[in-house]
Amino acid sequence: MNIDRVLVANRGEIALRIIRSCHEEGLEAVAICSDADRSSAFVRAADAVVPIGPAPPAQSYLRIDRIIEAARESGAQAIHPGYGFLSERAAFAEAVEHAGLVFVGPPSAAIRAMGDKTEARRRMIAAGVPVVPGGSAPLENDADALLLAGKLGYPVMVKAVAGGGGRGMRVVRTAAELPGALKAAASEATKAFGDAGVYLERFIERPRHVEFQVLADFEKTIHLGERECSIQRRHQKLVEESPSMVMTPQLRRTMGQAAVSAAAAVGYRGVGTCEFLLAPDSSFYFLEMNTRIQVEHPVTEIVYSVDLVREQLRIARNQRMSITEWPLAPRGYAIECRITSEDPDNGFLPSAGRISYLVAPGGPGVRWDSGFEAGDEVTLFYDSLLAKLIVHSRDRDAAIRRMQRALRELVVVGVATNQAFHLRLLADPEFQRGAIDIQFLERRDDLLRPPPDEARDLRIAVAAALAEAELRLIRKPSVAGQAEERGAWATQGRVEALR
Ligand code: MV4
Repeated sequence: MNIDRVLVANRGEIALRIIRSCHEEGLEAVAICSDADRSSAFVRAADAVVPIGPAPPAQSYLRIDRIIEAARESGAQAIHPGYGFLSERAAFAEAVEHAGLVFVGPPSAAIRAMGDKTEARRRMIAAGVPVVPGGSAPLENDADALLLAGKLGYPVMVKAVAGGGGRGMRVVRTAAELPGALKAAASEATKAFGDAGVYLERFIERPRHVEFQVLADFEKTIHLGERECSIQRRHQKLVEESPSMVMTPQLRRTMGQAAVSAAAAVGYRGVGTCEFLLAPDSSFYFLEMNTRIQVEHPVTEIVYSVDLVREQLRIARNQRMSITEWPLAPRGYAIECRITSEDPDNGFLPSAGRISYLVAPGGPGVRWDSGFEAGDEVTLFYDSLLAKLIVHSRDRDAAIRRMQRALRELVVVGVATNQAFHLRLLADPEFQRGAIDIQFLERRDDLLRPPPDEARDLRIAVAAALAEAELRLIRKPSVAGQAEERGAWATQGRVEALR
């Protein structure tokens, strides 16, 4: 089918990111938006917008019927789901396919195969991809579970068949705890996924989370190296890097081949990510495949000089991926910090409010991906990602210093953010040595709390930036109307900053 218009079934920074690549590919982009997003940057960037309902996602960004109707009425031939929302719902991909539209993503059958974690394990084993020792069918009863756990050796992990992303999991250290854990996990899985199925794996201690970027067109399947994603808190990634500081060319070839085999085993097309646990002894295990573009895709884009959304659009149009020379080697080092509207002084609870003032970092080697602007309201209806700050430099040390510099340039007034947490992390000797694993932030919860004198220093920086900005606005009467409005926000922000 000829595609000249793409509906973007998402919001915020990823909607804006997709719209930009559409435009560079000569495609028109149609936004959908909830009532809360009518004045957002992504809506203005689009060539057309279809309002689809009230702010709560269940009444807007999750409405399959309305979204397909919006594509029809706006003349879009394809739908890009972004990440989150409907991006990994096989039923959505299927509905799009059935409506005669193109889903910018993998075939619904590939989403379905990877969505069932025991099915995925069976396919991976058949394809020769290493998985964690464990069971590959849902458990029938406690006796079977106890027998299997005894064979695997404790600790074991109970996981939901329909799980992923860390929901519905339990670590079990003794046989006595197993029946209770099975019951709890099954009940949690029923509530979260409507599927009580659970299975067992040996629990891998202190691994890193290393994931591989995969691309597949009608001709070939390749990988674009790895991302190190071990810095996470409660399954929310906070910092991602590419390449991983522990990767060697040999290990990259081996893990990359496993990732390519994993994708091929489910008939994958488009871009996707294979998640692995990488143990301290360099053994690795396939965990799951994310069948969507990911939040952290920019670090890969930078070190491999590729636009992954552009590749998605090409593959959806039945064109070849633009990568012709392969394998590629990463160039330099990229780090992404997720700037979230979460308050480190308040147990990382999401904070809401108006962004009264915003100075985004810039300069060489800095990328700022955000859907927010000064004046925007941050609501609790959507996830807390304010922006992704991404830097590139020649090596990891230089990238860390560049990220520190960029974070110090950042000024956000009006909502609390995790900016100070990132600065503490980047200054930490253990982090700087790369001595991290998925439990790093649990061990180092000191990094999650501000030292006594830190908050004031930040406020001083904020106040200084605001004073400067107000002066600049006063000196430029040509933009008087705008300046007046922005000046009002700035003044309000300054008062808050000095309080
Ligand atoms: C594991 C594991 C240890 N051993 N499986 C969490 C998310 C989901 N994708 C699978 N997860 C894990 N599976 C075995 N056999 C540890 C985790 C895990 C984790 C994995 C990746 C990134 C962060 C994590 C945080 C806690 C637990």
